[in-house]
Amino acid sequence: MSENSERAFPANFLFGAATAAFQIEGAAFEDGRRASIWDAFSREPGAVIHADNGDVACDHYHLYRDDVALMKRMGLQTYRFSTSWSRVRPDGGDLNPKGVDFYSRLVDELLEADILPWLTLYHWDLPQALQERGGWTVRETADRFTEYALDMHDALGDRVNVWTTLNEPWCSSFLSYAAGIHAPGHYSDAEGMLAAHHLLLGHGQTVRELRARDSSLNLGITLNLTVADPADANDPADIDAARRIDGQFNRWFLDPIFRGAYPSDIMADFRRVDAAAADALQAAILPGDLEAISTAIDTLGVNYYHGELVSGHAPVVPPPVGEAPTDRPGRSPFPASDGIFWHERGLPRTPMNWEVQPEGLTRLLTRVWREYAQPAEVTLYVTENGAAYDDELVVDAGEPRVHDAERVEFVRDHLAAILDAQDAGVDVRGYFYWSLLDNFEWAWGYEKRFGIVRVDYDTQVRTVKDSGREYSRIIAARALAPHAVPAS
Ligand code: PNW
Repeated sequence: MSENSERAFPANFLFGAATAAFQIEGAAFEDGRRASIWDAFSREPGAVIHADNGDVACDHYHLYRDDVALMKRMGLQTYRFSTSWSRVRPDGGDLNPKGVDFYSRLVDELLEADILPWLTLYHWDLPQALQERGGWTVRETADRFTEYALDMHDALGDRVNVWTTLNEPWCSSFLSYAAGIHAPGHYSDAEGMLAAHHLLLGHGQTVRELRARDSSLNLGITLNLTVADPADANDPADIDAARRIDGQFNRWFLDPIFRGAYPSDIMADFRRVDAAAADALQAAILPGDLEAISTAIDTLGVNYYHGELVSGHAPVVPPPVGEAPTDRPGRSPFPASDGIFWHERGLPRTPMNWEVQPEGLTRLLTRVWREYAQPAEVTLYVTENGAAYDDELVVDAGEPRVHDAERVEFVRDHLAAILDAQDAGVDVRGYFYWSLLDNFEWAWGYEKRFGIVRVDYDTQVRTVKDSGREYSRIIAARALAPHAVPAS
């Protein structure tokens, strides 16, 4: 497509932005909410940079009306948010009516503003009480999750149609239980494998129950997916490195959901590096589990941030390795990544040290569409994509502004990548920028800002960044204009 013509989005394409409960709500111990694993983890020395926590965050719990009004002014058609299990069922068990009431008011406010609520049930904030009983390493947690989901449906099912079970189960299993980087901060491959299975089980049985209650619901899951490229496409060791990263990041979740089976090559790799962990995993997979996990869904959410360039050989020039945010040791979140090296290919990088690679999104969507979604009649949405930059607040003609030119380009380039995928026949129906607001960026605390809206954490004042202004213009035009419009 020529760079000089305007590129329009199809009429059914939805533009939105995403957040997650723990990252924005604050009010961590109000109205009956109790600790989640992130409240506990963020209080462990060295777990989160500057010892930041989610006690106040963006104070969205109190400011949600203003935030919805802001979304409306920005022209968002849909808003992807998550509900906090520890607000709704503070001990993992009994219902807290005040917690449910918050989400009921939020949904009403969104509907009033004509914004489609896109609800995610689990964005990593497991009640600490359930972690103390084993968290996602035990099967019981999957059952508790389904009960919590049904409570939410009791409360909101009359007004919310789109239900996402889990956000990025790779993060809440391997990054959390095997790599020590996310709550609960454990370092066990076996725990990572068990957690991934029980998360998927919780997803599958929840879809089954919700479907049985109401066949008109739009049900799905959001995965963080990547494009793993071999450093040398003709080198067998590099090709094998790419196979293993693709397998552990993408196929370990896509295959059970879409095909009812874990990928046998990765199962064999897990067994090779840790036979005891593989045995524990096999013992945890009970008859019927994969059938539940592969219950038909309507929507697959794809979260895409960056690709990987991997090799079986040590790089000549080492890439700028992403420093861990704190002194807490981290381990690889890939149990079977022995002998895999990440290489540098000269793409620009964000301050997260993540490569900016929009064409990877086109390739990812095309591959997921052809191999998984299309055969299963599942619709694709990009449910997260965004970048942290070192934004500066300036005063321009008396007005507070954030001239985040890099993020403006980032959004435009990734929207163009989606149009490229559509040109290749991929049915991708929406885009959610991550994130609406600067917020609590997990182990990075408040240091990394992903928002198209700046948050001043002292005053809670919101300032729409140039990227937010540009996004609004794109939404209003429902098209990408040929040249970057100078921000005004
Ligand atoms: C996602 N990784 O997290 C989450 O869904 C958001 O809550 C988060 O704020 C956003 O992306 C930006 O980080 C990820 O290490 C965290 O590959 C880490 C990774 C991927 C996604």
